[in-house]
Amino acid sequence: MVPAVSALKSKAAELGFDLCGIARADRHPKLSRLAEWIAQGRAGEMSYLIDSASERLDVTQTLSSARSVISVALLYNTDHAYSSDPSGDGASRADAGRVSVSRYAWGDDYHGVVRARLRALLQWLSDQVGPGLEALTCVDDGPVQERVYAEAAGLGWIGKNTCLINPTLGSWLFLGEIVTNLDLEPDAAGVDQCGTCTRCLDACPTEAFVAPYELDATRCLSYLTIEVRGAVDEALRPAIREQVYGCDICQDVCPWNRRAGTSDADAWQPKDIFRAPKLIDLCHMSDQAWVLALKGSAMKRAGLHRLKRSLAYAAASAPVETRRAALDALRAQPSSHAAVVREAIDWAEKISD
Ligand code: B12
Ligand code: SF4
Repeated sequence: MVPAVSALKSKAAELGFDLCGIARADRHPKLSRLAEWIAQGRAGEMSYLIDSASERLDVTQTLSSARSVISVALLYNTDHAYSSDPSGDGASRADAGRVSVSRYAWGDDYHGVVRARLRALLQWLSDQVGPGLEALTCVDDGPVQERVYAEAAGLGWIGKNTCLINPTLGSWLFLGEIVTNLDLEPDAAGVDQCGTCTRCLDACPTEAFVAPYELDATRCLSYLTIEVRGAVDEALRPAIREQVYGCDICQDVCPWNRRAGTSDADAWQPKDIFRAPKLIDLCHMSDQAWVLALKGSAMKRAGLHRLKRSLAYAAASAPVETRRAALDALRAQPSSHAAVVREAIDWAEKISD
């Protein structure tokens, strides 16, 4: 028997999801923006997006019987009082020799945490419905435009910074979905409440927003520090400053995050190395220590070499003594033999001479 939507939402809450809503598995108008965005070159080298573009435009290409998308969100904000520099110029942090790791990567890898709960929700659904159920789960790993479905399911709205913002919880949310053949009563879509605010657009250190709601990913520090495999365009390297992995600036300045909810889940609490990371300490960490630290962390997506490359770029903005010590420490590790790391260290030394 198909469960009542209220029972489904109660089960999602019981499993620890902070939000749950239902969207139709339709071709929502915002989905069509993706093709244009890709054609404009905004996806850069994220070939997985380009290769799966047609499935992303129509979820029934992935599950032909799809009728509904159950969209869920988990809050990952903690009460750890550490954020990227809201002024966007990074001056205070760089002077203190501190660096910023995006808060989504402070704790456990969210893919595993969200997936385990989605599977538990799917198991419950399957127990209720029986053999007629067809469904699949996604968390950042399937050809599904997650923010578009989350907005359609009433979890919030897609803000000018392109993040899904919930009016009560803010935007520090991970999204996930169950795409299913069940015909569930959809929720009302979220309503845009950005108004005239442009703080996110103004704060971005690389001017990555070509317009409100439109991000050129190839300029975003998150893309540059996590996704780009080789050397980052020299013109953009100085903007990295202390953002060594990901970037939270356009969310830190968002007024909807001022009173953002916090989670006390162990999974999201910062590992010791991310509590107040200093450039010099991260550069001194041995390759073996990094390999261990990356295990079970979302940071493993960037891998050792990209991370060391970003640390070298960040060193270029540090005060002279810190810079020299940081680059020496990086060079002392075997990973500095990788071409991308070596080139970044050489560049940081050269431009600061
Ligand atoms: C590729 C990707 C990136 C790229 C590109 C980001 C982007 N904004 O497009 C990069 C590497 C830069 C990135 C960065 C980050 N990401 Co990311 N990323 C993705 C991924 C895999 C696909 C997103 C995508 O398709 N982008 C292409 C654009 C075109 O599509 P879209 O984001 O769905 O945007 C639509 C709307 O903006 C819509 N639109 C809405 N309103 C309006 C109004 C107008 C006028 C117009 C023109 C368009 C428009 O048009 C778009 C087309 O459908 C998703 C997971 C997924 N499968 O969806 C995670 C995802 C979006 N990322 C996530 C996170 C957490 C981040 C970071 C915060 C990580 C970090 N701290 O470094 C940053 C945030 C940066 C930012 N401001 O977006 C979360 C977002 C959660 C949330 N609350 O929104 C997701 C959903 C992963 C997850 N499962 O939780 N990401
Ligand atoms: S995450 Fe940082 S670099 Fe990317 S758009 Fe937001 S402020 Fe700009």
